[in-house]
Amino acid sequence: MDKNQRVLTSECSEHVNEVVCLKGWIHRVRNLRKVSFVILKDRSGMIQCVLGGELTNFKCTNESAVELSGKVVSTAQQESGVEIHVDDIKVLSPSVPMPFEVNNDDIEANLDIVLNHRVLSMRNQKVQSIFKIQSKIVEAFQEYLRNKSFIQIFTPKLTSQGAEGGANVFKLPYFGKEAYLAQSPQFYKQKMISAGYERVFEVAPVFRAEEHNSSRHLNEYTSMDVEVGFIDGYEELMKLENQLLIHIFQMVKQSCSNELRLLNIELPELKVFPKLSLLEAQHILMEQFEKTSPKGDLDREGEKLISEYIEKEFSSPFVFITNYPTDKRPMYTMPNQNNIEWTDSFDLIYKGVEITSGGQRIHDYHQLIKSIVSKGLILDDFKSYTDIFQYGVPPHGGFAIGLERLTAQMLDIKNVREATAFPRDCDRLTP
Ligand code: AMO
Repeated sequence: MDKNQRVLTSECSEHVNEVVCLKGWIHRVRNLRKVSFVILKDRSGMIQCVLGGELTNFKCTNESAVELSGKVVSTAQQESGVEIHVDDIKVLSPSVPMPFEVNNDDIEANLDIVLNHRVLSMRNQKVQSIFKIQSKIVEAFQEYLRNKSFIQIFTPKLTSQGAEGGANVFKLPYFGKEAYLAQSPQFYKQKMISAGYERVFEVAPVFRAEEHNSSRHLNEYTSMDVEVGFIDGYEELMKLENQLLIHIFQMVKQSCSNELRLLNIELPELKVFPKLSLLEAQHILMEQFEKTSPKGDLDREGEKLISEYIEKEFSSPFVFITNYPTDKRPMYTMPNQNNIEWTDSFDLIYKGVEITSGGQRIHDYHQLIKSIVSKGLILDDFKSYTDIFQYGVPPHGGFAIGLERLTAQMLDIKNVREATAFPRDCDRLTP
């Protein structure tokens, strides 16, 4: 092979006795009297490199970017079965000392420092694994839906109205008018259904001007949205999300076994997720834990306890909570046919945290207008959304999964910021 062509550390065992070129970062240097050991890391893993002769006493700071060439030699001492006997090493770009040690198993610095130095903290193998797994989650989400003939859509994040209601919308000046940052692609995914695509998904940032500085709220997060036309009911959507998550778990398990091992995570085989109506969930909370719930909702503690109960009784880390009351859901939510006080909607709780909201939408123009008015909203503000409902919009519905929350729950990460490459919260706009 061409000795100038780069080989990854994970590929070295295929090149025993050959001279290869490796590129990566210095993980650690250990200088003994007659030999130096360099652990080199690249995107695929790490390898031990041995520097003897003139190259001994190699001086280079950890995390410098280097290029080296050397012979791949078999050795029983290394897990990979090989090491590199280096004959040339060049520093491509040196590193000054790190503000904290990144090459221990865990970074011993508080979360603020880790986030202030985000790029450096990602040099840590465990932190790096989080975002490799996150990338696989998105890939699996897209793959599953594409195979079911969904198309990916791209909708504007500068909008003229907030889709989710409430005060948590960012306003900004827009050429003499006022614009909002999208709280979700809700209206646009419905518009794409109405445009005739029937099955759409989007993975994109959304913005929430939440003042909660909590461990599960971000001001910008990635929403994985799904919308389906011609549905028979909201149960169909829960079934789709259940299957989608089974696929995501399978793909992550298959493709990220090293990352999961590093993070000490064993993913379960997912089955059919249990479902409880909100009233049933509230009843269980009262019976089992003497816990009262806020009217028409579960609070954080309630979500946690109901998850623990479901895990114990049904061995499921996921549970759907269905049929929230009409006054707690956005104006686009379909009321239940038998009792309009309740909706055909659901949340999905994963290990005590809500990772999804979804449901069937109102598709009848007059019903939608009534719903908007009954929520005390100004009809005119929603004209470009409501108008399309006069042109044959089929029964439809969908859901959205918060990517960072899903990642955090999957990997037992306590704070959603750690599952966000560059988190935005009330105090953080950099890096
Ligand atoms: P909802 O507002 O419940 O529903 O949001 C859906 C999911 O997005 C995630 N999420 C957040 N993640 C991090 N920080 C936040 N501040 C935050 N807010 C929400 C959660 C949540 O379950 N249009 C509907 C969805 C639909 O019906 O299709 C919506 O946006 O994981």
